[in-house]
Amino acid sequence: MARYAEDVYYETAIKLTREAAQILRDSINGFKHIKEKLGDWDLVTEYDRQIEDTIIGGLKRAFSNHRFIAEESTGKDLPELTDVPTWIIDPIDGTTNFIHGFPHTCVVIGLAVKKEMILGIVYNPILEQLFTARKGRGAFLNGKPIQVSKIQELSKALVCMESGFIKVDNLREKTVERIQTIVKAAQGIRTLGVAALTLCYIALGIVEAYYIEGPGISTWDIAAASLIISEAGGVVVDRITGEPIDIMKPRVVAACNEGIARDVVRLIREADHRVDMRIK
Ligand code: LIP
Repeated sequence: MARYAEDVYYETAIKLTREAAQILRDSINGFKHIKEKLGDWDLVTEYDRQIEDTIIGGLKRAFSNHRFIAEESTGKDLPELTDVPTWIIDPIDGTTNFIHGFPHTCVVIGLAVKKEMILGIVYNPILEQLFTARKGRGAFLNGKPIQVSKIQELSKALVCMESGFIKVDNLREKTVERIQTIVKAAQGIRTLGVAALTLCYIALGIVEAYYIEGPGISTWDIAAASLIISEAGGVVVDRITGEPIDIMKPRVVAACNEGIARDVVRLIREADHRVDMRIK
């Protein structure tokens, strides 16, 4: 692909991110119509749709032959990722945070070309944090290069997880056991309710690891930020295989280095095993 095309993709995506972010900024403290999707832990507002339409409308006008995978317009079943340039969009990640005015919420745009992420943008317009990465060119916060944390041991690590899955009947036991296990092993845990930003916090070096998987978690939560992490020197692996992530299978352990990622993968496997033994 010519470099020219990549520049146009990036500039167009940044412009649309800023337009989308303005809608988020203007609406975060106002009234919202709230609907449940999979449950009361998976919410959507009219602004999710409005932002998604703004982004996809703009991208379609600029790149009529590209494809799209986006939270509000792609159904439950993900399409197959092809070689065709495919934009992967979460109009508002951290929707529950957005609803409450909790300032950890963001607009997410990623682009895969030939099944590989080449561009990732995660923008929190409330805290004015614009995370960007392009394949092979490093990761940036507001234009300044960022790097993952140098911490080597899990016992010194701040780890993020999602507690919301405790609300899902068939995930409750495993989620509680996983959280308990990581709380014991790490220096601290945080549960922020916003996958893409949490992944960017690893890229920024302020969180050492993050584990996310579950109903409602999809490619748009992880694709753009996984490029931002790898460009910042971190790793993003599949929770089951421990191999580099397939963005179409979003069961993710991300970390500042392979050792910590391996430890988290192992501890989650052990936690699941304990629950399976109890159930038998
Ligand atoms: C959210 C994720 C978050 C998870 C929420 C929700 P959304 O995505 O980013 O990590 O805890 O349940 O799925 O729906 O706000 O884009």
